[in-house]
Amino acid sequence: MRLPFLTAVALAVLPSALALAAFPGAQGFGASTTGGRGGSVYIVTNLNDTGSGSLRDAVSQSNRIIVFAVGGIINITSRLVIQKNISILGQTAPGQGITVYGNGVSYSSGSNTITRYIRFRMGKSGDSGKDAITIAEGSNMIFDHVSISWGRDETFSINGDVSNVTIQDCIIAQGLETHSCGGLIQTDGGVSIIRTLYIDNKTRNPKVKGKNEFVNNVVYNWGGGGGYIAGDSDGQSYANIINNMFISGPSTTITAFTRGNANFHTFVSGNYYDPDKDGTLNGHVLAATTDNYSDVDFQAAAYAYPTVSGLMNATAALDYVKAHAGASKSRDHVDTYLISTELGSLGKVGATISDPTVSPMNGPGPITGGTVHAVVMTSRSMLTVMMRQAPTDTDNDGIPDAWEKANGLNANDASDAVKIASNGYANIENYANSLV
Ligand SMILES: *[C@@H]1O[C@H](CO)[C@@H](O)[C@H](O)[C@H]1NC(C)=O
Ligand SMILES: *[C@@H]1O[C@H](CO)[C@@H](O)[C@H](O)[C@H]1NC(C)=O
Ligand SMILES: *[C@@H]1O[C@H](CO)[C@@H](O)[C@H](O)[C@H]1NC(C)=O
Ligand SMILES: *[C@@H]1O[C@H](CO)[C@@H](O)[C@H](O)[C@H]1NC(C)=O
Ligand SMILES: *[C@@H]1O[C@H](CO)[C@@H](O)[C@H](O)[C@H]1NC(C)=O
Ligand SMILES: CC(=O)N[C@H]1CO[C@H](CO)[C@@H](O)[C@@H]1O
Ligand SMILES: CC(=O)N[C@H]1CO[C@H](CO)[C@@H](O)[C@@H]1O
Repeated sequence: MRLPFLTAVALAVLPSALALAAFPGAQGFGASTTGGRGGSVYIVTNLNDTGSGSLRDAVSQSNRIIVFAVGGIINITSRLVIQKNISILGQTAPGQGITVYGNGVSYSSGSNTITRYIRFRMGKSGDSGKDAITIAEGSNMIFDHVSISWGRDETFSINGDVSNVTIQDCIIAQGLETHSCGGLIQTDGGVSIIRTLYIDNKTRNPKVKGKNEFVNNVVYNWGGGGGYIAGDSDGQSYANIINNMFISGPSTTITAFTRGNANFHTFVSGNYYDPDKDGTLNGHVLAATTDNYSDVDFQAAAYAYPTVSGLMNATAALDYVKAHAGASKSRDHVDTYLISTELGSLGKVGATISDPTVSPMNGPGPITGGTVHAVVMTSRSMLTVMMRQAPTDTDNDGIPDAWEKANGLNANDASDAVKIASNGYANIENYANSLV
């Protein structure tokens, strides 16, 4: 029997539609990444660069779900190298969470990774000519609510045999001078960039070649190199560029879209551009097919990419990004400055920087950590003890006792953390997902 047309279409999309999302809300090409599910739990218990209980030790072996019993700044002297089948669940850290500072991170050995709610701030002591995050090889990676800044080469760069990556709800900021780059996104394997803020990078915000979905992002204060740069090489590109917000800032001297040639095939729609740096949102939706992008091959319809449920218009995307982008469970002063002072000025404040340790950024800290008992005197002279340390976890399986009891688990049985619950996630993932 021949299937009616609609049924055939439905069957064709069935496998990916049914695949479990990496976590509720995961979207784009990297949405069905499984990370460390099926592996063991590793609890990061200190802020040391190396050694047992450190983040470096945690990511050094595959098949791990990594949670945090501490918050604060992890100062790294050499690059972190992430292995395969890893989930880094930064939202489990107490206090203001985790900032990794001092060098960059490589995911080039790290297929199948989930990375959430953590800050990677490389800084000028990092390896010269290296990125804050690099992916040169691998597939199925998702970055969610990650704040990335201060790359010495690019800030977040994907270049090589890489497929099925999502960067969603992230902040990619302040690529350091003299290069000052957001990043290259160059792969035929599919990269989705969704609801992410590119801010204060002179150029490559991003520069794209290959298969790219760029939806509901905000690009602020790019420099003379360019905002969204369309690849202009011999390679073929296929991009959806939908409902993004572009706002010029003090460093901006060039329009939002530049370069591109006939090999850059793109569907462009609903992108808003406010070029006048006057502190009010008074721009216009770009007529893509007119100036500044005239050499690309415009498509009449969007490519059938995973796309985004809950697509917003560009104005709503700006509000959303301001409220949620980056490691926003508890924003640090860097992200707060970028979002409130700079982006919030709608064109008046912003700069590319060469030294993040001086004003206005003043380095990565302080980050409220996980071992502090802050004693606060209220106006009525009552003592309020704010417990910022990690909650009690008797069986040391990464899930606090209170959550285990409330969810029918055994607070004295460490084996239940990695068991798969009826909704398909490991119990410890359900705990982590419940935090955000
Ligand atoms: C972490 O570093 C501190 C300070 O160097 C050291 O005392 C401690 O032993 C280290 N912890 C581990 C588990 O290596
Ligand atoms: C890391 O370095 C910063 C200064 O840049 C410092 O404030 C912080 O205490 C250091 N963290 C650790 C765990 O040593
Ligand atoms: C990663 O997980 C996949 C799927 O479970 C498995 O086939 C593969 O061997 C794992 N990789 C490593 C390095 O353990
Ligand atoms: C990327 O995702 C697509 C669609 O789910 C899948 O067909 C393809 O095999 C994936 N590629 C890799 C390398 O996992
Ligand atoms: C954008 O979306 C918001 C929220 O749905 C709506 O209030 C607003 O009117 C929309 N703006 C435009 C220009 O369509
Ligand atoms: C290397 C470079 O050209 N950096 C520029 C980045 O943008 C700022 C602001 O426009 C300039 O001052 C830098 O010279
Ligand atoms: C729509 C748009 O961005 N147009 C710009 C194209 O480039 C010229 C020259 O830089 C600008 O003047 C236009 O505003």
